[in-house]
Amino acid sequence: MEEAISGGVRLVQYRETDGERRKMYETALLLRQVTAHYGVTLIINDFIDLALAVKADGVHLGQDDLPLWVARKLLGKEAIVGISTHSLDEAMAAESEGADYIGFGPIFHTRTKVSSYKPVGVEAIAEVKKQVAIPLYAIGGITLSTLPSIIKAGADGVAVISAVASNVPGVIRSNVVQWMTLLNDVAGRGVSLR
Ligand code: TZP
Ligand code: MG
Repeated sequence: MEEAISGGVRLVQYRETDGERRKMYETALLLRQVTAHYGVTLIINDFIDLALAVKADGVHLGQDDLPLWVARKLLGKEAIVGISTHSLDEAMAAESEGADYIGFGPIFHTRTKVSSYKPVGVEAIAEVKKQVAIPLYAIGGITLSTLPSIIKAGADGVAVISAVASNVPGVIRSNVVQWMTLLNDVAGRGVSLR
């Protein structure tokens, strides 16, 4: 995460789907310290209690997680609450329920997450953006070569894992620098949630 931040990332999500909760708490605490130091936004995936416990900036919820209004009630109105969406209907519902942003996808096939959702394709981004005003972050199988089309379709940002991840020192940083450079070229702006 430090490499990603040094490469220019301004928002990170801590996503761990089957970890031990005590270990996750310790990891999240560390991530909070580091993100706070760099002024980077920290979102916790799935777990409202963990977000509360480490004073994260917000939580990201899937369609089968606790309802948005519960997160809002527990975390307060200043917290960032994002929702995973896979269709125009879900995107519209998330907005009307008070989400701060939506994740939308999977845009393409991905091997990172096992799910039954079919890829929605780039065109679906434009369809959603016609009807939904809150920021849309495209996710799922996005690469440097598909990034321009994603931004042109109207996405406010992208969420990527495999396209930047590496366990070789220095590689995440240089990947992120490439992404930020291209993003600046094709978008020239980012939507900040904080
Ligand atoms: N939700 C929808 S697709 C996805 C998640 C968490 C995985 C995205 O990872 P990648 O490696 O960028 O396809
Ligand atoms: Mg989830």
